[in-house]
Amino acid sequence: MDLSSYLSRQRKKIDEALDRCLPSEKKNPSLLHRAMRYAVFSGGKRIRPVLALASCEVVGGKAPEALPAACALELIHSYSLVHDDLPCMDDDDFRREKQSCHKKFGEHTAVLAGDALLTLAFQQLASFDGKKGGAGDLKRRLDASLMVARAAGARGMVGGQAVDMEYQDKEPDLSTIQYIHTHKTGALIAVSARVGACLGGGTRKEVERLYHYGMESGLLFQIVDDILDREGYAKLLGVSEAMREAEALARKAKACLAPFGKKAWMLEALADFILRRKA
Ligand code: GRG
Repeated sequence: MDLSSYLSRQRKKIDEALDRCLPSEKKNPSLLHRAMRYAVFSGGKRIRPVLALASCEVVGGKAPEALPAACALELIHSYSLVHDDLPCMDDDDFRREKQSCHKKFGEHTAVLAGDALLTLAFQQLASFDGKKGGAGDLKRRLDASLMVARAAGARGMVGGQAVDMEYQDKEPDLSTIQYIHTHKTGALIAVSARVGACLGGGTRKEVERLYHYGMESGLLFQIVDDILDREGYAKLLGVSEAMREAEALARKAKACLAPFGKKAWMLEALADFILRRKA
């Protein structure tokens, strides 16, 4: 199978599961539910949940074991974009070439939709679609919830956003840029691979190996973003140097996969996809 067929197959599973877990637009409070669905179903690439499902499969797990967590990661990503677009943060009227959530539904509904998406994410992490049961599974789900909470909170994504906000009107140096990237964007991408491996029943070594793959891929993702926007790394180091850095990270990410052999082909291809993405 090639990466694009793999991506469409996984995205279909993820979108169906997201549709099942999100509250119906027909139910009250309907405006809030519409805003939540708008934020989630507006053309995202689903990189984080795909990483979680792929990492689950690489350690020998079955997709249903990681599907609720995969949804949780996309819900957290969606909430972060809704809040990031608000006037008090990045103040963006458009997201994925559509009106941003607060432009379409109003500011207070967008704030609440973000809050509800984040809360729903942890509800998903505590739920389970797989057929297995027992204490081992419970322990893995608890570990997974802790991993995601750390990655999404003050020591992860929210912390990165806070430092980014501090530097809105001043130029960060390279180590500050690195901090922002590894926390604001990198942490959620890295934990996606980690959590997928954890829920798929990977050994501690396998889980940490895939976490490393996720960390390299997370920084890679953001450096490519900088290159596309001519910001951050690209502004500070120049596009060619930033591209060299991105290529080195893609190589490091793929090197983490060596012990898994051919069955990690999709994670290898995903690192190349992130390196070569144009949007
Ligand atoms: C508001 C707490 C809080 C956090 C916001 C991630 C983030 C933190 C803000 C996003 C700012 C931004 C646009 C950064 C550039 C990199 C990035 C995360 C792009 C969007 O991710 P994709 O490309 O999005 O995976 P899609 O649209 O595919 O879902």
